[in-house]
Amino acid sequence: MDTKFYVDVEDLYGAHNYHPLDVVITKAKGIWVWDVEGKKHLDFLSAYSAVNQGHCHPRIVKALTEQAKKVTLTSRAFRNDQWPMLAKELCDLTGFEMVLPMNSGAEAVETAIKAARMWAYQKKGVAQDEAEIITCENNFHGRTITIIGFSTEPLYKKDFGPFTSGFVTVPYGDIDALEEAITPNTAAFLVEPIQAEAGIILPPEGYLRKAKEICEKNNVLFIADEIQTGLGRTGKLFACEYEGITPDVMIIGKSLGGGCYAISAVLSSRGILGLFSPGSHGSTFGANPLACAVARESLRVIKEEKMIENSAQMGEYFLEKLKTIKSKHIKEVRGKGLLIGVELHPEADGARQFCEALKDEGLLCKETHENVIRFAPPLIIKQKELNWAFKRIKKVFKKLE
Ligand code: IF1
Repeated sequence: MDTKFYVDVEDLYGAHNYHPLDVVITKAKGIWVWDVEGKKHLDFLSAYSAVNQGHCHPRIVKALTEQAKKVTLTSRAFRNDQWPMLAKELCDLTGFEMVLPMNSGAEAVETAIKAARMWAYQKKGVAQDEAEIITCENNFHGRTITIIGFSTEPLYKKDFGPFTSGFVTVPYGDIDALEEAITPNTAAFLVEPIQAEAGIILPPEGYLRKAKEICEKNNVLFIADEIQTGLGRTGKLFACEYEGITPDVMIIGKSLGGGCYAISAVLSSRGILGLFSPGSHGSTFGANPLACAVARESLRVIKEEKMIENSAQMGEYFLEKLKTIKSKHIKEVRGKGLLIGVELHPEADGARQFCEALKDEGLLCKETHENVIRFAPPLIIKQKELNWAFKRIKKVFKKLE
């Protein structure tokens, strides 16, 4: 069967909520994927940072298959022997005191919002139903009704209202705006350390640190969404480390499942997550032993195989290399670790055509918004392979000049 066959079947039976590149992947290993025509491509997106460890990492696949033969799902009606160990290992790794496990990133964001509201009512003394959460312009935290309700991107919310109340928006990177938006009812400030979907937007230096200070001063929780930036992607375990801060609540997902399984988590203190009581929150698949076994190995692999260090070194190397490309189309190259964006001028006619051309060269990446090409290869990538990619990127910029 060829590409066209699968594209046609997908378009006939699958809902059209995506516009994927027409490459039909049937096999993957490490940084490479193969399509149904037998062509090999370099994955420069890593499933939006959900396969930081590389595709089908042998150790993670082994953890998955071995656990699959033992027990996969118990529900939280009973206990299993994987979840307690994941919870402990996550706390040991990150320094947080407690973990609440979920499945998708959006569910974990919802969970963090529930935790913050609960804390505001039970601890801060906010009157029932008055809690406010401050979010940023151009945020991306997922696709549920509540989350898209505080999105500022019309495309994500059109025709999906009415939305959840209790959210206010401030410009990203504007510390004064944050301070002014805080009221006695403010429960939390929810922020991405780097806005990835918005186009790899790095906040001004010191912003996160000052925001954390302001939150502390006003008894407001600082919630970091590290779903995309976390677990080594930016060259540190968490992007917040660049500013030396520890959030009150941290949300992780994506690569926690090593590209093999959907698992997310909210990390925080006993004083906050300890407020949940039986019945107040839950999930059928949350903390299932299969997910937990995969997550345990996924975390070990990141650490033991030095993927964070590699992300920092290779990221710096590649960023500098990209900056040497002379093209009238490029407005800016920016990023941290292996989360890199190439912003094009509006006259370049959109990043999509560059991604299409790169696909034809065997390099898979994805535009974000109109004008930014996002590069985010698995964190196991080596210099030689980056050079291979660079050659192709350079060629495409020359061709489309
Ligand atoms: C899509 C984007 C990336 C996220 C942050 C929460 C979530 C995400 C910072 C929700 C998810 C994904 C979702 C996926 C594409 C992708 C994406 F372009 F949409 F924004 F990576 F940049 N917080 N991001 O990045 O996690 O519920 O999806 O597990 O929605 O198309 P999820």
